[in-house]
Amino acid sequence: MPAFSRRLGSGSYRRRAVFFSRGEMRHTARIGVAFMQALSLCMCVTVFSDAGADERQNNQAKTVEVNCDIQREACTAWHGTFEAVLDISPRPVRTMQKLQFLVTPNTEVSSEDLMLELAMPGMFMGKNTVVLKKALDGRYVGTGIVPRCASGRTLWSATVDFPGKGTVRFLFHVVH
Ligand SMILES: [Cu+2]
Repeated sequence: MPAFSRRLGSGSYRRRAVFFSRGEMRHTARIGVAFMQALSLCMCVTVFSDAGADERQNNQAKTVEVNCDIQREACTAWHGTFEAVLDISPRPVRTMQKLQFLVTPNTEVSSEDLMLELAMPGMFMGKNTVVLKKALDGRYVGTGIVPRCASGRTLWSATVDFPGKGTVRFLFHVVH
């Protein structure tokens, strides 16, 4: 343990542990994503071993409608007069690969960061947040991963909250 003790004892190591650099945060986020994916798969299997829960989720899934043909083109969702366009690349939009999420609001949004929440309707797949950063042209860009669902389902939602404007939700199918 001498090496470990020495690192802990060093002031710079302690400082770095408190103030994460961007690179470290990204690395931590990546580990988080990988962990959540593993967790999601486990939960998927657990959930589907319960026939009652499966039925309830099927019913819930039927009440949501796909509003986004993301495999073909960017799509628009709105809240009142506020509109946002979502595009995901590369296509086909697959699970378990790094994806770029591009969100374009139809009016100026002041926030520097937006949170895009990825979820499966009717099934908890773990919290999966893509941080979108404002680009110079006013669009928001971020990268994330859609985990593979052990049930074989492909319907996902991407929900983006625009502070002061509203929340928009895109529902689309991914490819396994
Ligand atoms: Cu699932």
